[in-house]
Amino acid sequence: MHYQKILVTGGAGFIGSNFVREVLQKEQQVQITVLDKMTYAANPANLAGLPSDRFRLVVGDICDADLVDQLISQSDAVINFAAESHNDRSLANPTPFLSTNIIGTYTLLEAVRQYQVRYHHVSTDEVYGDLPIESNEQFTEQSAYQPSSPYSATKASSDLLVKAWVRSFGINATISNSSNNYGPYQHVEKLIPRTITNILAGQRPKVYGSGQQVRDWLHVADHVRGLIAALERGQAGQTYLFGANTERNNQSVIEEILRQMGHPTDWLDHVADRPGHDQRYALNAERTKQELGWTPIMTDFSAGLAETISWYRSHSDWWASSKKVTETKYQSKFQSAD
Ligand code: NAD
Ligand code: TDX
Repeated sequence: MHYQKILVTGGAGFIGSNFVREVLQKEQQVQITVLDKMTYAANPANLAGLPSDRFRLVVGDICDADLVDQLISQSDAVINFAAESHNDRSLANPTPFLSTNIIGTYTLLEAVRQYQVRYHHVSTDEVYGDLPIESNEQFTEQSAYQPSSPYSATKASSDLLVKAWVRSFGINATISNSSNNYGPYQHVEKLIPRTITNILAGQRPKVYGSGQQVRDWLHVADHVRGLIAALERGQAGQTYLFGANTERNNQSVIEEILRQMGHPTDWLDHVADRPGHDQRYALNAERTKQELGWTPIMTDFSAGLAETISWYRSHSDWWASSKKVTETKYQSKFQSAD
């Protein structure tokens, strides 16, 4: 790894903690500082057992300009995972999304500008809006920004800030937009872990609306490999698209999990649809593959699901307490205070 002192913002969440563990294991000279607010989405267990001489956790907010300034002045690269990340929550209460996703990114960019530090921005395919279910169309780096939800609108805003800071101030920044991730350490509010833990807890999985909406599932380990490549080899101002060409509709994902866990495939409830529900995401990752020399390798989705199911089975202590809280929140449609 070209960089030795890396600041990982949002590193106690799902993708960030997978990134931190992988980099510390593979790169013996790298020192990582995680800056994380430790919101409901973070779990200290995600970062347990890491080498204390090369890893430290700073609990704080990426909107705190003094703290961000201090930490970025001591770093040679920043990778930003910190975000409010759940669409359903953003529909009930957009406020923290505007603060963390937009003001937080702005705060990081200003310090990056001042100290001329390399910056990589972790973003989502949702900035491009959605595609018709019945089509083979895919988003490219040139697709227009057309976000649908408060979550994706704030992620789109943050990407635009990064692009403007590259163009106007010449910062050394890259962006990546990834499709839906799955794998170990994902919060139980998201589709795949929610479905698995519902079944483990004796509750029927929930399908929003028709269940025909399509997502492209990328294993988090493949995403992490892509992010390492983007941080090391990415060209300032470029966008990289991480997708796996593993499109599945939600109903079929839930049915496959039910099958693998030994339940009838109709043991599910259809519930109210998500307002503004994006129909289909698909990314054309060809240019990214050529430029970064990256390719997803965990493309057997059934095998990836089996491994993920097994992880949640053996880590009930990791998810049990947040499961109860999350399902209560789902019942109140995330209207209750955090
Ligand atoms: P997550 O919700 O699991 O983790 C987010 C982390 O950010 C948490 O540890 C949280 O405590 C921290 N955080 C929140 N607000 C903060 C603040 N103000 N200051 C500091 N830390 C703060 O999210 P994730 O699924 O790991 O996603 C990480 C990034 O990847 C996000 O930017 C998300 O938009 C993007 N992304 C996620 C997916 C996916 O499928 N999960 C797909 C594409 C892109
Ligand atoms: O219980 C459920 N039933 C259901 O049908 C849940 C939780 C979700 N769904 C549907 C909604 C979506 O069509 O499954 C699909 C996936 O839902 P989420 O896991 O909430 O993910 P999504 O809204 O697609 O966004 C995810 O991928 C892009 C991440 O949460 C974002 O952070 C990322 O940017």
